[in-house]
Amino acid sequence: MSIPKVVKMVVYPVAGYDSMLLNLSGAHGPFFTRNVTIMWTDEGQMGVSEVPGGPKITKIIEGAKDFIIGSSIGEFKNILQKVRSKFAGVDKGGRGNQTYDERTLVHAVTAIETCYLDLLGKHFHLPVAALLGDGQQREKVGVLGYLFYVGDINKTDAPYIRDDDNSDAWGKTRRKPHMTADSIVEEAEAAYERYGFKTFKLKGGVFDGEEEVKAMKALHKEFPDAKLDLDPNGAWSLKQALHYADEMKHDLFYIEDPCGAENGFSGREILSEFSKITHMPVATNMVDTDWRQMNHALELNAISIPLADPHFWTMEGAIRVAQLCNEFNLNWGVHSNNHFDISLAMVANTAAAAPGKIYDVDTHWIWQDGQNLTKNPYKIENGQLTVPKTNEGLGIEVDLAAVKKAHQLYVDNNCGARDDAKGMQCYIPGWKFDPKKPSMVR
Ligand code: GKR
Ligand code: MG
Repeated sequence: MSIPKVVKMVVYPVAGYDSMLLNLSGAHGPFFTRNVTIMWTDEGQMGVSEVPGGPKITKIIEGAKDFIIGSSIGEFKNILQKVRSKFAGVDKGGRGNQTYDERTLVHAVTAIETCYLDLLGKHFHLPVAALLGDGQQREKVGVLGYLFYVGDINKTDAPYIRDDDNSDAWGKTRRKPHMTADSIVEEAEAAYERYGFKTFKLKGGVFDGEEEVKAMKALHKEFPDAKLDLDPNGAWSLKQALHYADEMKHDLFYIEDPCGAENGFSGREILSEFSKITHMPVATNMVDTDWRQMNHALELNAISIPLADPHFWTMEGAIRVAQLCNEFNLNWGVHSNNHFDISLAMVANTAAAAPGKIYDVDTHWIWQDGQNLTKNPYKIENGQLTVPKTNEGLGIEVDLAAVKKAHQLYVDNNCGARDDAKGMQCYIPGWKFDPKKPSMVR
């Protein structure tokens, strides 16, 4: 049996439409960006991946081409090693303070790794989930409903999408403003109707903590059986976090990055104090995002739910985190950013291979649902994604015409890396990011 070789690779910087979602870093702009990579083999197979956008990541993936073209698909681990060493040191600034990741190399490595895994799965007629860690653990993967405060697009001239899906309450409401507790409940109801979520997460760090507590209490009243999470991205001081956590102790199932670094103490040290005092399960995508941070987080017992996004741990790395969680009685979950349906397939396969009891995974897909780059996107039904054991590779067929169109959108709008500060300036002129202040509190 011959082993397929990669003969061509193209990176497509792509853009899609978004709502004006609010967070600690500001407001999402009208477009979100991603890098879609496609590899072709001499047998005509396509392997695909999707990672965060921005030219720095595009450049690294393109800069790895010489290692990739001509390689057999079985060689991928050696190739990833070469990419890591060629580009070591590009991320001098680390992850940064923003709610989103500012690193680049790990995303580029994930882009390359995933294409190879997709190709290997197709070659062996197995889902990617079966190639990761100890193999596929489940077919059904629980997904949470990711709720946001949403700004009013009529307050800006930016070309936000409108009326793109009037098929049901969710399609309509996702482009409308949602700035109050009652409105967040309406959002959740519409999302529940379409997707059947059993867990909801609200992105906080937008309004004063008391207002966000009010929203969580309203959600708990409406969905008493749902598991709830609030994520202010470390905006609160330890003192505030303890106060709000106490107010929500009967409402939340877990809390995410309630506080972070302060007064010379690291985010992990502060979360360790928070965990010891409250005994609440604490999730993070801010202070435990690589193995060095993991070491400190574990020594301090700072958190109990590392949100191991495959986009910044790699797919294999996210599974190593899941194995550790399973052995050490931690809970594994997945973090997300805006994404297309290729990333949805990556997350579904990763979670399907994660051992043990895992938390319902994060996804922003509900805000993009319909903007497909594949001919057969995974569907969220009954709060779950399904990865059939009969799948091959990621289980998706990429729609090249749709990818090229999304690339054109990126080019036509002069898109690049994410900048949430811009969007917020229509509400608060001259708005600037402050990691310790909710974005609407100035
Ligand atoms: O999409 O605005 C957003 C989120 O705030 C995202 O950037 C975060 O990285 O979802 C993420 C989180 O859980 O913190
Ligand atoms: Mg978070």
